[in-house]
Amino acid sequence: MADRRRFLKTAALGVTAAALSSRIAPALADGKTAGKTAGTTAGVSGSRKPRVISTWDFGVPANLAAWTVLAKGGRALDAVEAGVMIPESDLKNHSVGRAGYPDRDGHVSLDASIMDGDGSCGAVAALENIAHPIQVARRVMERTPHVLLVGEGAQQFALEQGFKKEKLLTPESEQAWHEWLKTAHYQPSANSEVHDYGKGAGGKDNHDTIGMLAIDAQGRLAGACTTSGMAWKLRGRVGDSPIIGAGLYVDGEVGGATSTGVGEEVIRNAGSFLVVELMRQGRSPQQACEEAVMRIVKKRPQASKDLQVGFLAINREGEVGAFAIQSGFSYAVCDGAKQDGLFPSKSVY
Ligand code: SD4
Repeated sequence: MADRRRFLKTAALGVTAAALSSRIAPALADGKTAGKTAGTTAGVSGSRKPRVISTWDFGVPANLAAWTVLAKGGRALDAVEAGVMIPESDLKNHSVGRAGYPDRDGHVSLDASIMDGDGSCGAVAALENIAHPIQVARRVMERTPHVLLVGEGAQQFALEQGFKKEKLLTPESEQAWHEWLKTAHYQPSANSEVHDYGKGAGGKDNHDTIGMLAIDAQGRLAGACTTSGMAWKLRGRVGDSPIIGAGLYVDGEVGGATSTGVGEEVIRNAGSFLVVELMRQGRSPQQACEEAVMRIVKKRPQASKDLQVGFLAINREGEVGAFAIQSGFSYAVCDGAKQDGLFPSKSVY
């Protein structure tokens, strides 16, 4: 019933069944929000702080690193930076940081952003040869008058800041790239974050991102997002993750949101900003994520059948929401009650 009420409300807010594909319309009419997960998981409920949440299964160890900061009464901003550095150095994770799958020309290029609840933010895009782009993003935020540095300029700044130039393409990722070159077919596959984790050569077209949001004991909010983007992308392609308002947005008066999936769809809809603005207007984090996903689906009903976008959000009470187009999106939750929570997100399909 709760799902039905929520979706009737979503429909009333402008998502008309007629505008959606024939597959989505009956789902709305039935009040189902998700293929496999609708109504079958309670997810995480209630407010709590401190709390840290992040995208995908690999969010669990990342949350634990963030928790070491939060549990000591530390700052949300420090927590999210420490947290996302875990997948950035995880060699089994083929699209965050080191060992990320490269672009179609064989270059590993990284996107990352960080944002504090007071509106401070920093980001890097298409950064090569630097293992922890999130740390560079924070330096952009704290040591420059700018928000976003890209490409060679971002690398130059990182080197000036004392970061080491390193080769990020591992033999496994290089072999996977050579496999891909045999067909050179670019077709992002949904939920590869989970399916390709730990795979070496032969990994599929892939997109992995960690988006993390935290609220600390003092109620301060912050977020971080880091990725190597879509595997086999065009050289120079930048996704949603380093774009403030698309892959990440935090407003200390309201809450924060982050996204994962096909970044182009998120950028087109200023996704994370949209989620936060919907919360500002009174939606719960769950309602806000659902409405933002439905905005994408409504605009591109045909394309949405095959692509994945997921949003994760937290408000200033520490309540959590998540929603995705496709089933299979998961999110990790860590707080004083349980540090290794992992939940399947509800979804359209
Ligand atoms: C991108 N949104 O570069 C990222 C990829 C991603 O889970 O999120 N994958 O488009």
